[in-house]
This record gives sequence, C-alpha cells and structure tokens, in this order.
Amino acid sequence: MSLFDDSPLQLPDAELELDAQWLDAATADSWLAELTAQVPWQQPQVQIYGRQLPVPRLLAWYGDAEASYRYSGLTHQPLPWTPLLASIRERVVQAVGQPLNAVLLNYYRDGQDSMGWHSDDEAALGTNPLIASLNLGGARRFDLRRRGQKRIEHSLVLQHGSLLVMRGPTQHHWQHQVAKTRSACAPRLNLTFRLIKPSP
Ligand SMILES: O=C(O)CCC(=O)C(=O)O
Ligand SMILES: [Mn+2]
Repeated sequence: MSLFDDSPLQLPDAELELDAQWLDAATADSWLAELTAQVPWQQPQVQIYGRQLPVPRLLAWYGDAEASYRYSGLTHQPLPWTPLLASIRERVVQAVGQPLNAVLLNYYRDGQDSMGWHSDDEAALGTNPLIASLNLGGARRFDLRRRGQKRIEHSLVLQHGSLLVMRGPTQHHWQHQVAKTRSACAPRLNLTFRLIKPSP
C-alpha cells in the first residue's frame, strides 16, 4: 500500500487527481460549520444480507430537479441547492471544467462511520463519469482496490479542504472505500459532485 500526497496519481486504468490544499483553511472551516448545521441529515435503511440496517453514516442529496438518484431500490428526489451549496458547486465546476448537477453529502460522525467498497458506476452517471469529491473536517483514509480483487493497492489521506477528482475509466476498473477506524477522528463531511443524466 502506498500513500500519495499531491496529484497526479499513477494507477493503471484510472485517472485520479488529488489537490490536498484546494481550499484555504478559513473557508473550509466555515463551509464545514455551516453545512453541518444547515443540512437535514438522514440515515436511510438499506438491505444488507437480507436485513434492514441503517447506513453507517448520515446522508443528504441535493441537485437540479432532474437529478433524481436511485439508492437501495428507491428513487430519491434531490433537495434544491442552498445558496452555499450552489456557490460551492460553482467553484468545483470551475476547477474541473465540466457541468455537475448533483451532490451527495456524507457525514461521518466518528471513526465508526464508514462507506463500504463500491464503484460510482450507476447507469445514470454514464460511461467514464467525473466524480469531484470535496473533503471537510477530520482526515480519513480512502482505499482503492481493483475490481474483483481484495487487496488494497493504494490509499490516500483525504484531509480538510482537499479535492479528489476521479475521471476516465476509474470507476470501471477500481473500487473505493472509507473503512472504519479505531483511531480517534473528528467528524468528517464529504461532498461528491456528479453529473446525473436524466432518465429517458
Ligand atoms: O467519503 C468519501 O470520501 C467517499 C464517498 C463516496 O465514495 C461516495 O459518495 O460515493
Ligand atoms: Mn464513491
């Protein structure tokens, strides 16, 4: 396993870029405080091995009206952009140079909150989707493994104010996770901006 700092990250069949200091600390602090307070967090139940269990983190989904999102067999309508989320989106769109119409917010309350192995490969994202992931709050490890394999090949530390961009074939060949950790860690807010294609 290797720890990278700044981009670009040389992984085969992937395009990953990490800007560890994308945001200045004062802006990152104020976005974290404002979003944590203003977002109506939810903890939906999902079916895991035939049991209904709450997801191990808090979620919220914002976006343009057509950017509905399927999660665990249900279609969720996005919440309308708040002024702050709309201005964050604008900055992210400028940074990546392509439109983005939705954002999934994940709030990891402590080291016991996590996200399991997955690729962001829902049909509504199209082929070779760009995912722009903004990190606020406690630093967490972000692991990558090749699809169909168990071994973690690379890990990044996503710290306060960093922006990770995944594009090209990354989601077709790689999975990612944010594992639970026993180390003490401050609450963390991750925002993954996406472009959802309207369903026909
Ligand atoms: O919290 C993270 O860094 C990962 C979030 C993620 O993978 C997702 O929202 O699909
Ligand atoms: Mn993901």
